[in-house]
Amino acid sequence: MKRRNFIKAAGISGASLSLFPGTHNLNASTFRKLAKPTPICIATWNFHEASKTAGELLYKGASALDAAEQGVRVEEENLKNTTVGNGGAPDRDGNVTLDACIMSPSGDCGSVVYLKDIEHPVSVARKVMEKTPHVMLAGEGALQFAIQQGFQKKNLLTKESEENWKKWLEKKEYKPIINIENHDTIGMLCLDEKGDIAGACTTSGLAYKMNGRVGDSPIIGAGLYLDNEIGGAVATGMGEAIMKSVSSFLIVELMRQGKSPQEACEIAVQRIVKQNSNYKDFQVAFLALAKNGEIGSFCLHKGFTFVKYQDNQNTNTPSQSYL
Ligand code: SD4
Repeated sequence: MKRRNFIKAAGISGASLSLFPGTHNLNASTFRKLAKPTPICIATWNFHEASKTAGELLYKGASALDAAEQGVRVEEENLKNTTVGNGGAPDRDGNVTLDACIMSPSGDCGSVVYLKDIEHPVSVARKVMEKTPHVMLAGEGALQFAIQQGFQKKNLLTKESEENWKKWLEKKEYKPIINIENHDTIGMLCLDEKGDIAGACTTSGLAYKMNGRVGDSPIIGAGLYLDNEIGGAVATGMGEAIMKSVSSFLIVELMRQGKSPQEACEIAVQRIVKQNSNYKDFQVAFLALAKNGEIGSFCLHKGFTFVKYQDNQNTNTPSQSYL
């Protein structure tokens, strides 16, 4: 029902939308929060194809969970993206190890860390959520589970990645690059036509990380968090800083307390600045989606952008930054 008809039908008008006198007083802003937005998909960086894939699915009636999984899979198989899935940069010892997680509107979640040889870790994470009593599987156990579930093993180290790694070995200088614009971790949040929110996050982590290192992306609350009553958040950038302040959880909790998605993302960046004296040396970026479709994004250094698919339009927007 349109807002005006709804107000008429309820016999109420103007600023005070009191449906049940003495019990609930709906003011205009509460009403806005309750109104259902059209489906929307947002994702970190300029992952155009990924957001289009998820967005089109949402507009065909797919669930937020299916759309988020299918959307991030686009980047997992994109060989040009050297931070996600197949073609991801290896660790210092030449291993491509993948981290991913997924979270459903019900609050269920699944995650895999240090997964080798499987192109779509997000889909393994979904199987962990749906087929096991656990939330997270790691390393060899995650691989065994993936194979049991019918995933095929595949060499994910491309020729190009191997050559770059060998070049890196000449100096072995470990220095994260602040922005690898448009070639980075994908975190995605989807809101479907029922008004439900789901999300996914997938990465090969920091290039030339130590063998065994796991970042924020597969950690529920750090790389991704959502609450279907409130909204969701995803993160990209230096995982160590994000994990230390459990940023995605923080953003959702701030929204619960009444902050807008934008304010919540800004506070999360400020928290990281406060916690890390070397904050000028790394990038972190956050993206948040409230239940009413409102979006926020904020990053430490300039250069982070995000994509949004809504009403048949795919747009890329530069985020505001702290520095
Ligand atoms: C990590 N947050 O493993 C990931 C890396 C990332 O763009 O976002 N890269 O720390």
